[in-house]
Amino acid sequence: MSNGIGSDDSDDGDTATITRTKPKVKRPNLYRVLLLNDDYTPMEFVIHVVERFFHKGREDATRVMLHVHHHGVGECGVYTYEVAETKVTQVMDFARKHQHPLQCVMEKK
Ligand code: TYC
Repeated sequence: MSNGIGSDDSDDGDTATITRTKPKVKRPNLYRVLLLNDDYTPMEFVIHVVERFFHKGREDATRVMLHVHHHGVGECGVYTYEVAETKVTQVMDFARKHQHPLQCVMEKK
């Protein structure tokens, strides 16, 4: 009975359904969420953003902020597409609301 061919519901004998044998295991595409450096956003604000939206502790958040400050760009986290997109929107909305030019982007891993 597991030859992958099953009859359909109406069972009139002229159609069949091919069923899957192997379990389908697919890795999701992952995206880095990055902060970009600028000359105006206060360091304290960036630390707060990393704590609030990326659930880092104070020390990790400070490390991320300083990395961005010194290297121009830095990773806050890695997420599936929809989660990454939501993070970017949340950070950009929050920065805009506080009138800071902070930029947040995502890139495929
Ligand atoms: N360069 C900013 C300053 O000197 C601090 C900063 C860090 C801004 C990280 C943005 O993503 C950023 N105030």
